[in-house]
Amino acid sequence: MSERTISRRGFLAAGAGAAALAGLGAGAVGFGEWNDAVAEGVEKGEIKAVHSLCNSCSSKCGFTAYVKDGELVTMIGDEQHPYCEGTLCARGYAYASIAWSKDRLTEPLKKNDKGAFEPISWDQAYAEIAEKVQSIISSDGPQALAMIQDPRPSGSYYTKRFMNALGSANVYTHGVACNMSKNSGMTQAIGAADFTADVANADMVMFLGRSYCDAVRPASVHALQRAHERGCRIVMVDPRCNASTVFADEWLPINPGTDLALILGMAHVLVEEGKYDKDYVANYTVGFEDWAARLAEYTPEWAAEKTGIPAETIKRLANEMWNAAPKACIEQGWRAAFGCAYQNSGETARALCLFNTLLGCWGVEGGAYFPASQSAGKLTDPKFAAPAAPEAKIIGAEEYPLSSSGMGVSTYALSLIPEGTVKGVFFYQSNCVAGYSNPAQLTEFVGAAELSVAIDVQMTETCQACQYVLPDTTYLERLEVPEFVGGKVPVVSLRDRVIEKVHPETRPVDQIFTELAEACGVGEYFQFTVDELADAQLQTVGLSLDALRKAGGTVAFPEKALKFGPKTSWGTKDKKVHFTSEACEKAGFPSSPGWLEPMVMPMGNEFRLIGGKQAIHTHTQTANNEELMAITKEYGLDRVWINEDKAAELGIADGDEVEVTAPANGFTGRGRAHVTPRINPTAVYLPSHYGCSVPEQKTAYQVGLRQMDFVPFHIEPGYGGTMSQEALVTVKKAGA
Ligand SMILES: Nc1nc2c(c(=O)[nH]1)N[C@H]1C(S)=C(S)[C@@H](COP(=O)(O)OP(=O)(O)OC[C@H]3O[C@@H](n4cnc5c(=O)[nH]c(N)nc54)[C@H](O)[C@@H]3O)O[C@H]1N2
Ligand SMILES: Nc1nc2c(c(=O)[nH]1)N[C@H]1C(S)=C(S)[C@@H](COP(=O)(O)OP(=O)(O)OC[C@H]3O[C@@H](n4cnc5c(=O)[nH]c(N)nc54)[C@H](O)[C@@H]3O)O[C@H]1N2
Ligand code: SF4
Ligand SMILES: [Mo]
Repeated sequence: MSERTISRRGFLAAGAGAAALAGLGAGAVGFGEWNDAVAEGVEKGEIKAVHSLCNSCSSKCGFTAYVKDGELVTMIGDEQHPYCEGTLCARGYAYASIAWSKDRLTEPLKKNDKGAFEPISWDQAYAEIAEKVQSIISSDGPQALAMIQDPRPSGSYYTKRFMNALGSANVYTHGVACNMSKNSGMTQAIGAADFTADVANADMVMFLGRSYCDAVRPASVHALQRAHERGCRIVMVDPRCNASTVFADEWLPINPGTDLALILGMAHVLVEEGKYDKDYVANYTVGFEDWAARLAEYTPEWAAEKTGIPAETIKRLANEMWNAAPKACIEQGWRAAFGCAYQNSGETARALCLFNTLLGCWGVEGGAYFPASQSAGKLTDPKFAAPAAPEAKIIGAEEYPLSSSGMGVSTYALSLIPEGTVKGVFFYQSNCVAGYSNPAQLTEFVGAAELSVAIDVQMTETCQACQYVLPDTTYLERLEVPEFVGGKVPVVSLRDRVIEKVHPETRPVDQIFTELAEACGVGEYFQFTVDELADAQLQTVGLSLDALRKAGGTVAFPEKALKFGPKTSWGTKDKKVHFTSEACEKAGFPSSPGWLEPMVMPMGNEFRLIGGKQAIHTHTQTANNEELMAITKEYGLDRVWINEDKAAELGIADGDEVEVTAPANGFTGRGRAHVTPRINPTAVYLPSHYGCSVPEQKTAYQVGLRQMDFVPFHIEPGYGGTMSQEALVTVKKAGA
């Protein structure tokens, strides 16, 4: 328990979330009265305050939970946590109810011959899984095993340790369907997988398919709003008028898949007009001449043809960026436009870094910076010694040589199941089957495995495809290893136990992997508790579990704070920015980035299917939340966006039921239309959280359409991304 008490300001910040949590046992009282009651409870010691981290999305914001008699009374974002700055988003509040969800997994399950799940004991689950693990290792070696996990603090640590102890290098994240292409392209250009636009201090920022107000991290929303209010020029490039456009000066409804052409067109203008940081290019880069020569053909008029953005606008934007430089950049993006969307996604990321290089913005205040970081030091106690690193490379690193720092390609590994190269697969906190590529195809791959295990908190499409399903505790019920977060000032923060286990037969991730390791014969690597591990890691940075708890759950390292100043040394071999890349050339791309058309382009009556987040949902994991789904239903958020002129041509009115079909795989689904002028006429947009096909998720089941059903199974050459928007659809009025 922390000694920190709630401030009045903290109470006010709780806002809507407090109301959302009322259903969790606080009873119906007025808001003000309730806050006062909580404050009084804390003072009297009847309500305890626990600092922890949200698990509703990968941002893992810090919050304080107020708990009375084992019940969660309210939650308030921690002001010292850099991602939330005191405010949680709607998902952060609502997702807390997962602990008490009626649809939770409560005991280990095994699929029977008829395909139905039956409860089994933990001992039976461990024994049977271990037997299969050992038999796969003895027949095919440990590389026939793969693990797919969502990078959360304990999850990352325990899954990797478990797989490495078995001798397998195949530990994957959700990267292929998130930011893999982007990270990989950036790595080729600058030797770093990411950077951060200094929105707080910039004079101009251009966003390519990145929407802080839809795909929320509270601190990013705050930064965007403040930038707008102080007059920073904000340009939102998005086929769809996204929610962040409220803070933008300009919305450019680009033809989806053509951001690369926009960057090349703007770079052409700057290079031709000699408007680039010549000193920087001369001193800290290689290959500029090659790119400059290649850019010659990418005139603004050419780019206008591709993007649908007028040539005059492209010239003006390039000039505005140059005039604002070095306090300007193209923001780094995250997923949609080039995280993993197209066959040109990796090349788009590479070109983006090179455009920013022309601006001379690297490391400069108001430009683009590289977060300062702090991590745990090496643990000296031999019980924490890591298993030897596997000799083999992660599957996919060779076939997709540009995939970021050898991260491998999970979907490729799964595709090797039917031929028997991969035989056993584990999923931890991952709904891979519904979200990493085409679900029917992924179901088939996983179904062919000799061993398939999903560890989750609710029945999912991925669980359904597996033989064994193991029930984790929820994030509110477990302590995890500390989370180190980079930023202008790096911090360490803690996910702590907020409540006792709700279901006795669930087990936390650290326990599951420790016990599985024992059963598989590699228990010697797991001779410690998560409390001991967390404490030992914290000791390496001058803290302890107790100290971090007492300090409010998040502690900053001001001595490691970022110092602005032009970046002069890079993570590439020769420490320079690379306009040209040998690795890209080897993988079949031009040495410096040029135009690469998306793999498929809409013709005739086809549209490109694009997806994106909504502020109140996370991927596939929140659709079953009753409070959030009620908002979806009230506002019809599951509707398919279609341009009003196109809709008129097709005889579709707002709210009509429509049939969406993917000619590539014949998949058809029905949903309702959101007819709007606010989308590029060549695109149809599906929010990416719906279309759940699991009956056990009683709230989410069959609400809306699932984007991935319309996406063929394919992998971006060289880079390994899922190419989630290389998908075409036709739309017609249902029954027409
Ligand atoms: N609410 C919410 N927030 C989240 C998450 C969540 O699930 N829900 N997840 C978190 C995670 S893991 C991630 S990766 C980030 C994702 O963060 P973002 O990448 O910002 O999220 P998206 O919504 O996928 O895409 C943003 C925008 O790109 C647009 N877009 C689509 N195609 C194109 C294109 O070809 N060109 C351009 N210029 N724009 C295009 C979409 O219309 C959408 O508005 O969000 C994080 N935050
Ligand atoms: N359909 C669809 N596909 C997508 C996206 C999308 O928005 N929609 N987004 C893309 C992006 S940007 C990303 S990053 C990836 C994300 O892909 P994933 O990381 O797989 O995210 P989710 O689909 O939300 O699935 C998370 C799973 O973790 C489970 N879970 C939640 N809490 C816990 C816990 O405490 N323990 C355990 N063991 N499990 C838990 C949830 O029930 C859920 O099944 O998906 C990509 N693909
Ligand atoms: S952005 Fe929202 S859902 Fe994500 S961690 Fe923060 S509060 Fe939770
Ligand atoms: Mo993501």
